[in-house]
Amino acid sequence: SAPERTLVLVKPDGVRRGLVGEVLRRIEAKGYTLVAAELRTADAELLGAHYAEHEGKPFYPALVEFMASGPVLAVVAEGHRVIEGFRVLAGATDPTTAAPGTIRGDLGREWGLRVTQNLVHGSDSPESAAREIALWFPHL
Ligand code: DAT
Ligand code: MG
Repeated sequence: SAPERTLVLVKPDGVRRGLVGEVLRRIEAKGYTLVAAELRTADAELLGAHYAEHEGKPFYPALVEFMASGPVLAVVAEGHRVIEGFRVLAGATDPTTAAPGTIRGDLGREWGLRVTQNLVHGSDSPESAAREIALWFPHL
């Protein structure tokens, strides 16, 4: 089947902790191709669209505030089954219980704040990937 594309974000905690290179290394080591990458601080409009599915949930306001708190590295990665494959590399949402060997499991933990600072985002389906890539990289 044709290669897929996914949107990866290294979240503000990952950028602040100097883990951009580590995340990119794992994506490249797995054999995926980098198609685009840009360091930027997202505004409320972009983050509202990106996280629209979570609007109204208790953690949503703090999530958007955290995501706007500093630059993120937005990446488009390509490869066979990369959407599912990057989710496996990232590990479970909660970094405390994410499996060792994953990005969140090896590098993340609960910091006692209201929002889980779990280092990375990865699109969760082909529909999400298409929508999110269009939001972050409208020229692609
Ligand atoms: P994922 O990022 O694993 O796809 P998600 O889409 O369910 O997880 O949630 C988006 C982000 O919101 C997640 O990366 C961290 C935050 N989040 C999710 N559930 C949360 C919760 N119960 N408490 C605090 N933050 C949460
Ligand atoms: Mg998600």
